[in-house]
Amino acid sequence: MYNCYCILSAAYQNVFENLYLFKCILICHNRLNKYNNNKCGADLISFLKDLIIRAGNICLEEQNNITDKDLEFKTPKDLVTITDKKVELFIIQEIKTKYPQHDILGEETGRSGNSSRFLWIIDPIDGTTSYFHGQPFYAVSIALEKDGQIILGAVYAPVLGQLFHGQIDKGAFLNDVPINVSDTKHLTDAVMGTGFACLRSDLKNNNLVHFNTIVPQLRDIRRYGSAAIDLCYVACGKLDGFWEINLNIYDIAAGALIVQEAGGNLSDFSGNTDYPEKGIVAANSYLHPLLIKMLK
Ligand code: 2AM
Ligand code: CA
Repeated sequence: MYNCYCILSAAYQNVFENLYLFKCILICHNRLNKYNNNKCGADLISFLKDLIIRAGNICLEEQNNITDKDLEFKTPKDLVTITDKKVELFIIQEIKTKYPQHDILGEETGRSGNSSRFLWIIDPIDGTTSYFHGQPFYAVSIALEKDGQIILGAVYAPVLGQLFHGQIDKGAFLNDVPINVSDTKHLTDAVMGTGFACLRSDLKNNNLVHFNTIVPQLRDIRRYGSAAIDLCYVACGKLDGFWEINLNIYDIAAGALIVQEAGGNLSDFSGNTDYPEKGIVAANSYLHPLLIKMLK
């Protein structure tokens, strides 16, 4: 009888252990599924990082040899070099080889495809004027949108050796080290960035009025000439805030995710989400409302 009891209780224990094991496997399976459906796999992130570094290396190799004959004008003030085009074609080729079904939007070549849930948004050189003039503040910017939401973004400034990347709900990184926006609370302690895409587009409603209002209240202002770098610098606290008007989606797509993942606030000039169409403002949560108040 005792033996019988022992066998039965061992059997029960076995069943419970197996059930417990089964439950653990199910939880892991569900978590993995959620990760794979919603987030970006490690494969996608390493593909993007490797791609953007190779693209940045092309920029580096060619920057010192660029001359006037390598230059075209989209408008009299809006430059494009042969390297912008070469780098964009290189990035597109690599994406098409790895993800042939995905749609692509590039600054220089426009949109190809309109049927995928995935859209790659490419700015081959953000800061082309700096690039042409032999300066360091330019970057390659690549973002990946899924179902209309940016889920992954990278910005690589090759002269500076700075690779920023951000992944939705997973944080933002500079050279693989996690980054956060600054905790500066007062305008007098803040260094901010802005830009003048509006001037190059000859807009009458330009940023000079805002510039004159805001700059005297700050510790100082920086104008790097690349919205992608400006946003990433807010993300890592090198800048406390940034605003600009007349930008395009490819200038800001990757940087927008990076600054949000670093804990920054991002909006248009009214505090809503119509950026970049109605202006773009990025800052920490203390300074963002102060900037909006001045820009409204
Ligand atoms: P680009 O270098 O890729 O052209 C700097 O103010 C930002 O404005 C950069 O991101 C730059 O991107 C963008 N920019 C430059 N000229 C522009 C123009 N004429 N219209 C809109 N954006 C412009
Ligand atoms: Ca750009």
